[in-house]
Amino acid sequence: MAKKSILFTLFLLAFIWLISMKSSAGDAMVNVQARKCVSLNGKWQVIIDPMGIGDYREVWKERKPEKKTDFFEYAFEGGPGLDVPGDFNSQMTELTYYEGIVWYKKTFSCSIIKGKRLFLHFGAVNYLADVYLNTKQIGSHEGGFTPFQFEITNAVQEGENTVIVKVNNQRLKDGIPGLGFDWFNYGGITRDVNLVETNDSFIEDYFIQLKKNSFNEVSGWIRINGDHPSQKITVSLPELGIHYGTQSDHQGNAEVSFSAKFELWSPEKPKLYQVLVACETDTIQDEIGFRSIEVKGSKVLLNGQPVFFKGINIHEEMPARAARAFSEADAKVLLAGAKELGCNFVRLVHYPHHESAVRLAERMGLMVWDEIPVYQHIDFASPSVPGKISAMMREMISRDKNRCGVVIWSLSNETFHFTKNRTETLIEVVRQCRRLDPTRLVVNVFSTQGYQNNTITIWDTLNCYSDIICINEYIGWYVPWQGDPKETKWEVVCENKPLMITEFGGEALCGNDTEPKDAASSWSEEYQEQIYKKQLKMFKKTPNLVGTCPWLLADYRSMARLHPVFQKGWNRKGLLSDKGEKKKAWFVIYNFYFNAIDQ
Ligand code: GCB
Repeated sequence: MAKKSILFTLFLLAFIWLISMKSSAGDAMVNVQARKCVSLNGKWQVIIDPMGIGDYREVWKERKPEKKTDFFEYAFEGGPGLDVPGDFNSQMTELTYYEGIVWYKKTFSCSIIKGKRLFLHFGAVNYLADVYLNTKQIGSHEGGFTPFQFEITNAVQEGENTVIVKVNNQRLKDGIPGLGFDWFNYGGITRDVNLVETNDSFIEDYFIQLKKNSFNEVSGWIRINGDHPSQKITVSLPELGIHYGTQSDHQGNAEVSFSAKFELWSPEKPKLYQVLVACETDTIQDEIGFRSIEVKGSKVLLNGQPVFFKGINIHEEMPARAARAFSEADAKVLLAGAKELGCNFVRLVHYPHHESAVRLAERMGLMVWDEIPVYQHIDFASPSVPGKISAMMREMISRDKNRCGVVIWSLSNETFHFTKNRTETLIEVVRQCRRLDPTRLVVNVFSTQGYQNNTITIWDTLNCYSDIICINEYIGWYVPWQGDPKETKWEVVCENKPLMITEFGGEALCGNDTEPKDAASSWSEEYQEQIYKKQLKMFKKTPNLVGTCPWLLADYRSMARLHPVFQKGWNRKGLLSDKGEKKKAWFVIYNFYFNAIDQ
């Protein structure tokens, strides 16, 4: 009897393990662009499936009539094609507001090489992805903004192969983000897809950054994946004459620790070094910078010096195309907008942006804020939610941890203190985040919690778990001014911390001349400009202020914005219009960033 129940338990455990192996994607390897890749970008054939019937019809089997009496009520052939990477909403008018299932299909040819491994790597799919290779499901992934991969070494066949992805961007009550959010829910295979070839044992991941509070000591690790985990490893920085040697253990892990006299990365001089990580069976190259970021009292120090974050919020959208941004060229347009404004910092909201945007920002001398989509209406009480948040945070950190430009991990935006399980969940996520990366600053963002008698009160104790108090306040827009902005008082929980205004602003339709211009309901540039001027007056007296981030660079699409004349489905808080025209408020911030701050 006892033997039977042990056998049953073993069977159950094996079953659960198999299910979990099949149902979730493996952590993606780091620095995918430096590896041997075959791009699967381009046209993919699609089936649009608003009823979700494709599962019942087993679309992934792609059955074809054999007998005269056979027919199948689906086919990819003869249907539309969509570009990958790219959202589906902007590619077909029928899909403009679509939230639901689209099946994507691509064929590729493969020659199997002994001793090589093959991975199918997705930069991001919004939101759920079920992936099939040659009629068999190889796994799934949840989360619209982080990479994932599946090893397909034993699943590919010589010659033609077919990959089918069921993409579903339906908003979910227990999704991250949840049902309600103020940006456009672009669905699809929104980032690059690659076949990545590696050797049998390869360098899967590494963390090479300066140790906390140090300007010269690198502390990190390297992980080898494969049958030969224990190998000699070198980390070289040719420019500095560094050739550091170490050895990985039987799990493939090696610690890295060496010192060098670095020219530190900064917005003024965004110095990056060529770094080569090599083991006996693999070599990978990266561009890595070194800098120190820390909080000391009420200041943030970059390389030991107090820094003011001249920031701007940016959504990953190309307003002129009304589409998700998905390439380095797109990122260049958005980040050039930040540089022109005089920024040294970009808050990339409200989800991890494309890896190329983060890398480009670093090269352009922009400090980066990386955020996960834990936004307003998250159902923290749902049993699956804490795990999903942790997974997204892990995937973001895993991808961007070697980018010295990234100085802040943001773990939530405007969550509500009254949501069941919110506080304990986010405290735990902060803990996990600090464990994964002890070198960067960690924050949660809150909206103003009280504004009475010209006094702003910030009382949510979750603030005390952040390195910087981060406040979104829309005084002058959602709440009228209650007195002279210069005399605004602040009552802040854990009052000695640095404080950043992570959002402020108001809406204006560019060029509109509705009267009276001094009324909010005119949606005039003048009204928006006034908000900004008063905000700057308030900032002069804001205690511990270490940075400002206007909301936001450019007008962006949001189905939550219903005004038929001034909004038409657009959030008009941009300093730039959807066509890239500068509104009056743009010049207020431009002057502030180029002149006023340093005076
Ligand atoms: C906020 C949110 C941001 C919104 C913005 C607004 O507080 O963080 O995502 O879109 O307000 O426009 O109201």
